[in-house]
Amino acid sequence: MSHIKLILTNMAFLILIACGLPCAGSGEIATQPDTSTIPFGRPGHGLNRTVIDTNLPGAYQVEIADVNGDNKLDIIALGGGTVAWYENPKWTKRIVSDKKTSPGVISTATRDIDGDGKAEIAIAYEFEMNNPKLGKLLMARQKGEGWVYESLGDFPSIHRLRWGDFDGDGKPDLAIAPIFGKSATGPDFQQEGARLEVLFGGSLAGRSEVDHKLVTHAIGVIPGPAQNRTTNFLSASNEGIWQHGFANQKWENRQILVGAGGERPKTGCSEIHLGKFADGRHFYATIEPWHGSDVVIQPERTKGSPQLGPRFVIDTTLKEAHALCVADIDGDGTDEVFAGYRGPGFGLNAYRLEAGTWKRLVIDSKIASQDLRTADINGDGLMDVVSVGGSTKNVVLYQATKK
Ligand SMILES: [Ca+2]
Ligand SMILES: [Ca+2]
Ligand SMILES: [Ca+2]
Ligand SMILES: [Ca+2]
Repeated sequence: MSHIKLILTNMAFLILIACGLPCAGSGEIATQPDTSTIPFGRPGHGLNRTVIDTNLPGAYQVEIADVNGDNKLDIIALGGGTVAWYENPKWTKRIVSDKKTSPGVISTATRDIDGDGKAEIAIAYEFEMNNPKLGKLLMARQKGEGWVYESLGDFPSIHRLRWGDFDGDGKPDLAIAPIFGKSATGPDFQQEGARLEVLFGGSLAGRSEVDHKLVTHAIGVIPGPAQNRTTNFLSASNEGIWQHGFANQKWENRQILVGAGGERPKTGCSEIHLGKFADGRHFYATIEPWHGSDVVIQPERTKGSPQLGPRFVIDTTLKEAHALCVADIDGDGTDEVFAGYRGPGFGLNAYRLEAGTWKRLVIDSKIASQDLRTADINGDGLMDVVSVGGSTKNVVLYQATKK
């Protein structure tokens, strides 16, 4: 009996391999969602956890964007040289680029830049922490069922990419943040700051230098001044949080906050997001210091004021924190804060403001979270969250639910 079972199991395994090979060759792999619901937020609200990939080794970054132009938001994730996208609603996995095309991939930024309904994906790759002279950028475009690639050349130490519209002309611009200057060396990487730049229109012809900042770990795009319909971006570095805005044909760079003190390179900020309270005030949420342990909130003193109020350190226990986002998952007007860490005892926490205190909840202890992103994936008005785990090789969607 057990012998027959073994043969059947082996046959099933062979059938899986047999169909797996052509599927992998065409870049399409079916996923098996497993789901559970975590109560979180206002009473009756929660997060529905769905594992959409269990096999993306070194999963490092995730995005949410409509890749195929059907008006449904898809998920894009990368790790171990591979960039993959997962098609909403079944999260069918397809490969955008592999180890041959994008070895050492570190960041992507997905946007339909030519307006044909199909997204282009800017891909930063050849990243090596201890060799900041390396780093390349390419643009992947959809052609038929596959992708074609255009090299945009060398960008030493390239580490983060984001689309915005920094000059307000309605065309997407690509913000590029290396982590170090190319002559920087460990262990402190203080010799040369990262060269922040923007490609206006997403092309080399629009290349524009923004600023230099020591050990720049993350950038985030935020709305610019309401009257000129631009975006600005924030950078998180050893030098704290800076805001970068393009006005009157030049870049204006302004420090927002200093971040953690201490000895370089363990100072300043590692991740940055701009959140909001129900009363209309914004807050800056940061991970501090570089690859640090702390989640910190600094609110505006009053709505729209450049003056910040007291600094709230809401958690100090994370090990190698590497992921952050803010998302109003229960629709009460105040953003919840999500922070993920990849060090020993890895996981994903969320923090919700309740009676003036940020209450912590462990959302997931099965993800060595390296990145987080948020969008309203199903269009129900509640923000949903997605994360990727490196050593856990997973891509997980946390969809906001309401009873
Ligand atoms: Ca789609
Ligand atoms: Ca396009
Ligand atoms: Ca909320
Ligand atoms: Ca939603």
